[in-house]
Amino acid sequence: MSIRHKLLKLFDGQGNQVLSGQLLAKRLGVTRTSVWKHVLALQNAGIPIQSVGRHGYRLEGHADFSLSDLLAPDHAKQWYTPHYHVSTASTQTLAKAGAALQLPEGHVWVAETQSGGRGRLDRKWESPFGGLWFSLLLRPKLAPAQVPSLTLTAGWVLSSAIKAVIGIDAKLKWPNDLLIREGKHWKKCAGILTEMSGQLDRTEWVVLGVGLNVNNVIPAALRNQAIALAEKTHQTIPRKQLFDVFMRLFHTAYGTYKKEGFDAFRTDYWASYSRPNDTVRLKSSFGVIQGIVRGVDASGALIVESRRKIRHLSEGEIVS
Ligand code: BT5
Repeated sequence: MSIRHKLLKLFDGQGNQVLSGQLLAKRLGVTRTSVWKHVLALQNAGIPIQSVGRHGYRLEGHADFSLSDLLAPDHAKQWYTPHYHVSTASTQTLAKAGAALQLPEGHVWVAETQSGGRGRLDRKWESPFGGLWFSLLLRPKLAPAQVPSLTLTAGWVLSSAIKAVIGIDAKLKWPNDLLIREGKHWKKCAGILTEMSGQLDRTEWVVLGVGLNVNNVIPAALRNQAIALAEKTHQTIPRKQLFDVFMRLFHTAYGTYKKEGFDAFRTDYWASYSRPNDTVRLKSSFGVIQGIVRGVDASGALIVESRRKIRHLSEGEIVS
């Protein structure tokens, strides 16, 4: 474990308590100047460590550094291989580089902060400290056309993991969002980005990027549309536990998916749907339509009733 990881771990579970430079230096076996330099590097990476005059340092907000435990040796037993970063531009970029290096499936890149987090269509994904941002490399033996429904499966697994760990019902919005109800409004707590490479009949790799707002502060500009789980629980949520449960449930679901396809998850997906049978506006390659969402089919396409016709949409997004 690097000095920086050890430094982060020392803040874990300390709440907003001030830790003196002297104490940190002693625990890390380095000088106080060295502590200061590492703190500065962490601050530059977006970790909210505050210098408190001459007294020392403290963390602002919800402190949870459980993710750095991914590097603990007991993780060698897992089906996946974690790579932990304090900060990076985007875990998608790291995972795609891993795919290009021919790494096998199961490698997963996790970061405390991302400076260039991405959503679909190159949209920006805000990734401050406190969220769960990771990208999982998969090499499924599937035709590329089947891959989008893997995103739906992952969304359903993520909502199951949230329910299992903190008891919150995060509902699904086709194709890749998780929403939480706030009064009359639905707010986004997570999004999934799937990127892939392959030929017509063969998938080479899939990178499944998961962004989940957990303990992070939502930037002001997104507050009317986005929410973090801790806003509901009013306490710091252990991100590693969420990650572990997601990875365990995903492993099982992925096995079923490879054998039976999305059909095995179709009923569960629909049971967790945010606005079943609601009228929505949808944007896809053939324009904008209005219709009633009636379900998802075995390929993961959205079934929409529009002007008394049933359509199956395999791509697009719900705009309102
Ligand atoms: C998504 O895109 O929802 C997919 C997000 C995937 C992020 C993960 S994090 C780990 C991995 N590394 C990456 O670089 N990306 C993946 P999309 O459906 O296009 O939604 C993007 C839109 O969501 C933005 O245009 C904003 O309106 C909104 N948004 C941005 N940041 C958000 C956040 N933290 N929480 C909720 N909404 C956000």
